[in-house]
Amino acid sequence: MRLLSARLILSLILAITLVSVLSVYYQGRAERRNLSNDLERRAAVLADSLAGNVQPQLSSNSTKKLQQVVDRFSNRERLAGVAVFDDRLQPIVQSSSLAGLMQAESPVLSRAIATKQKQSAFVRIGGARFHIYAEPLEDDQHSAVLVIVHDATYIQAQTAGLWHETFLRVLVQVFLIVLITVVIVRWSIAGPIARASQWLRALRAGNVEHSSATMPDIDLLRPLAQEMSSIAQSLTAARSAAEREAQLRQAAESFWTSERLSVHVRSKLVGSRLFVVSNREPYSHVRSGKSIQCVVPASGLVTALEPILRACDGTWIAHGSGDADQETVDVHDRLAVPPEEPKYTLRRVWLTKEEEDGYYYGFSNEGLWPLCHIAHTRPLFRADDWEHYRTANVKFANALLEEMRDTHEPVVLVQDYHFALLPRLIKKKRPDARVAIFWHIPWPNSESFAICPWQRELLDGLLGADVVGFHIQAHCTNFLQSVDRTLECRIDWEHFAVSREGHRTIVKPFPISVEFPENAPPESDQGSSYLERGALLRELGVEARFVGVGVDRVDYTKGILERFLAIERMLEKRPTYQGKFVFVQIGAPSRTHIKRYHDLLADVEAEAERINWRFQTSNWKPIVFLKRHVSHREILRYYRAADLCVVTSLHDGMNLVAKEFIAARHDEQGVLILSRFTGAARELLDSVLVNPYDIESTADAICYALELGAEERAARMRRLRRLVKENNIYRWAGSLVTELCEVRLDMPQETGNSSRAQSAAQSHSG
Ligand code: ADQ
Repeated sequence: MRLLSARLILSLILAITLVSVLSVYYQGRAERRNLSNDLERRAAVLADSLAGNVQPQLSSNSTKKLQQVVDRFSNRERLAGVAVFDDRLQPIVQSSSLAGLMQAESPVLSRAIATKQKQSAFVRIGGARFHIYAEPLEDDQHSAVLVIVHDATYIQAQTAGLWHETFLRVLVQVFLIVLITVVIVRWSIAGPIARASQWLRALRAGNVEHSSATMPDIDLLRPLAQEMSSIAQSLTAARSAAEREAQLRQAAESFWTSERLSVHVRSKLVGSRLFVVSNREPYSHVRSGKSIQCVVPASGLVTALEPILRACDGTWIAHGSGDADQETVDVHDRLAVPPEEPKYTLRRVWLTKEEEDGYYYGFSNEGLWPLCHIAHTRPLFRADDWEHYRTANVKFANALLEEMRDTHEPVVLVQDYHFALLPRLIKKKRPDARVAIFWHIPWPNSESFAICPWQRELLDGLLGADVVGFHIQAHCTNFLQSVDRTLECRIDWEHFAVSREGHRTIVKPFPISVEFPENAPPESDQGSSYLERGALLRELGVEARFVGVGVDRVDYTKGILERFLAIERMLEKRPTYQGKFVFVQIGAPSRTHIKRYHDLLADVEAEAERINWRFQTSNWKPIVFLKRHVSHREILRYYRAADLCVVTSLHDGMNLVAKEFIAARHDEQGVLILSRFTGAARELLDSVLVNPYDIESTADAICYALELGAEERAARMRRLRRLVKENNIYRWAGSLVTELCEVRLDMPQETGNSSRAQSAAQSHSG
């Protein structure tokens, strides 16, 4: 910094000096020219008037009178003297001051005599500068020359004075400019930079919070300030995440079970009750011929929440979507579930066909789903869909308010992106409720989210909650950045909290997981993976030595087509696996009312057929596509029989299949190939991580997984299992409920607003 200021100052001095010297040089030349011209003009005028007096005296040869004339004129200002010379250049008369000064042989005089014309020149005599003007005088008898000599040293003196004056001026200017520059640099650059580095140092040492209020104002260096803010933000987030992780590690001294969760949640609820709201119901009733069947839908959400509701009696409010749902509820639209062993209450909410279309298929799944997943499917935002989304949120809110009417300080867990508006609607009517919303899908970066026309309403609705949960820290950070960009609020980056209109919302990661059976399943259920495989392959009608498995809803975010291409490429690169490796893809058709999903299902089928047609033999084909929903028990058989499980999501909040596969491998065998774009990839580092867009390397990863040594395979699986066991679904639920129950409902109101967020909000609304 000091070097920079020194260079800046030196450059300024040089520039000012150069400009001043040049301008004075030209000014000096002009001044000298003007003074010289003026002197010449004055000499000519004097010579003309003198000639009139000298000529008669010369004609009358009156040297005495001539001398008198010369003497009379000689004491003019700056006149050195006057003389008259004859044509042989001998002085006839001359002022006494010229004695010994004038040299007759001066070329000016010779030229005037020779040419008979007036001559003038500046000459240097004895170190001084003189101007000589010579005017020829003629009559019949005489030929002479009148000489006027001026002292010209004053011209030089005046020019020197100019230089002197300039030098002083430059000196003063340089001093002032240097002074001003130093003040400006200190005040607007060095000062803020020093403050910024002091702030960063304090932040690094953990002595200050990162917020727009504590951040030093370095307005002049705005781009730097922005970068600094995001680095600081990441630093704060990373530190808090690490602290939180450390706390979790400390708290992980014991294994979470359904019983422990049950006791824990009951102790946290202290007499209150738990309510869950989700779009999808855990049990739906569908007509099958004349009978009614109870179905458990394929969903990560149900997999995750069922154990919590089982563990602590509560009420689950969900959309009644089954065609026999209305027939199986009581007058209050309630039923006790699970049907075979009732443990909690399911309250169904009814939606009209148009509402379901707009709210579920439209806004939720054609708008928010692609908006939040960076999988290159364009979100569609229709005003009608948005209206239905709002109406549906109000309907669910009313049902929930009804259910919790008699409960004091109820605890509410809202699930997923279908209900962004619900937290605000609930808290408005029941400020005594503790409300958390868990967002099961990713939250995109703030630029991507900003394309949503109703971003403000969504964020406002979500911030009604006391706790907003995501799977991973990156989604929390993205969410906070969206809030920061869009709404007027105060963000506490250290505690991941947003304060707005007197309400505080905590934003935290709660990585979801699966149930982890503590003990190996009974022998009858287990079978050896080798025997299981043989049985399964026989059922599928194929023979193979190696088995891979994929289990997904058929969704464009799951990367099923990319997975098939990788398998095809693997068979091309390693033909030895032809006839030996079979990949079983269990794909539950999903959201098929939406054209994109309908087309994808057809594409997945066609792609499997194309690849099979290319390689298949009479008793083998590379891909077995089971296009259906399969019971969890059956999925487990595939998990246990497979050499590898392939998860190639293009983007996924968490991905439970990865964790289910690990939880199923009591034999500590099997390799998980996992997309690095899943939330699970942040935890499951012992899987083989892949970029599913990179077909070549995914193909290589499949070979690598198949050829991994038994010991390494087991070591990896052991570590993965330890992780999933520790961080199981009960821990997820326990942490979420704990966080929510610790929220202080009587929190003092915060009213301060971040000016940065305010200006962002203004620019956005503009
Ligand atoms: P999903 O997108 O539904 O969940 P995922 O986490 O993989 O994705 O869960 C799918 C669940 O459905 C798994 O339990 C799986 O066993 C089951 N399933 C898949 N196909 C099936 C089939 N054909 N038959 C039967 N069951 C099937 C969302 C987010 C995820 C997040 C979960 C939980 O998109 O990122 O992990 O919620 O939060």
